[in-house]
Amino acid sequence: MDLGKVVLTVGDWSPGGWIEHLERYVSREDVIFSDGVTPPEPDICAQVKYAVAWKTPDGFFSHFPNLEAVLSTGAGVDHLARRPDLAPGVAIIRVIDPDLTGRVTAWTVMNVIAHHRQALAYLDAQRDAQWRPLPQSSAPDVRVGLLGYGELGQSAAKVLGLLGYDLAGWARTPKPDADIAVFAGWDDLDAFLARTDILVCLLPLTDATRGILNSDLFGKLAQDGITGGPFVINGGRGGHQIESDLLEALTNGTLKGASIDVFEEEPLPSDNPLWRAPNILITPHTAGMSAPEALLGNMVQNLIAFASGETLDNIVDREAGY
Ligand code: NDP
Ligand code: OXD
Repeated sequence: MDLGKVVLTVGDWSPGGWIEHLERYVSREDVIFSDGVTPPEPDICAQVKYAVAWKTPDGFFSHFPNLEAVLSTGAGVDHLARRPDLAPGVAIIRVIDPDLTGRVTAWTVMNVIAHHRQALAYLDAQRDAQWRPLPQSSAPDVRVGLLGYGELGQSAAKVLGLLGYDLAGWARTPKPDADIAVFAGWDDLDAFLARTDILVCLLPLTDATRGILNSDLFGKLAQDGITGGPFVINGGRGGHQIESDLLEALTNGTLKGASIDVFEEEPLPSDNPLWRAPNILITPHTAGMSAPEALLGNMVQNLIAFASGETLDNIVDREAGY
């Protein structure tokens, strides 16, 4: 199917691979690359019905009067969901892709195991050339809580479940058919936190979830677990955590450790005290670093399905924000 002209804009990511791989599916003259700041000529803009986009400055999409759908190059759509320059009728399609899901799953499992098995303490001991055995608990004794039980939360649960961790999830809507206990909605949150030793945030950033990782929540995590205190792992968005609360909780021992991939300001400035907080593992928003060659085939199929009038299950609910 001929999609016509497709505008491609990838924020501060390197565009090379995206252009090269999109040209495998859309003819070269129809791939309209923009840096997201300077729009293409108005007559070209008028021909564009579809955009493949990562973060672009506000107002960019208003240059495309006939836009029908925007495909986010990332699973997170917080950069699109609330934009006034996207008319309500423009569909936002998020990427659900096995490569991306696999990458975030690997990052999540790595961090759960790193804290459960005290990898940071062993790194410290190694730096001091110290043979320092620590008590080791087994996975079924560790309660992992998945804050967000969607595509990524469920995938992480599958692998963590194989390792034997005691799992529960938290979602907006009940999941009666899930293989693990899934708590739903704000009324269930405290009970979910009270049974959680290692909390993994894989939520989308919305008006409802912004700032959810705060002092109040940290204080409600289990303090009686085999891990000797709770851990927080955030692979969602930086806007989920109140950084000063996180720093305080790590410093005063409310939290025993953390792994953080996402920050309100990225790159994280070198003078941010979180770099030097106790028992924290920081990764530079690479949990699900998307590879264009892996994602684009799937994304273009989504666009074709959308253009053919098929119902997609990854259309963003603009009201809910994800
Ligand atoms: P999904 O939409 O598949 O899942 C989101 C989950 O969060 C669902 O279970 C949903 O509940 C739940 N949720 C949303 N809002 C609320 C709320 N108000 N209260 C309780 N639960 C809520 O998203 P994905 O799993 O695909 O991705 C999650 C996020 O991970 C992305 O939005 C993105 O921000 C982040 N991400 C980060 C990456 C990285 O590199 N660090 C890479 C990829 C994604 P319900 O099931 O009821 O709808
Ligand atoms: C994503 C991301 O949302 O990379 O896919 O953060």
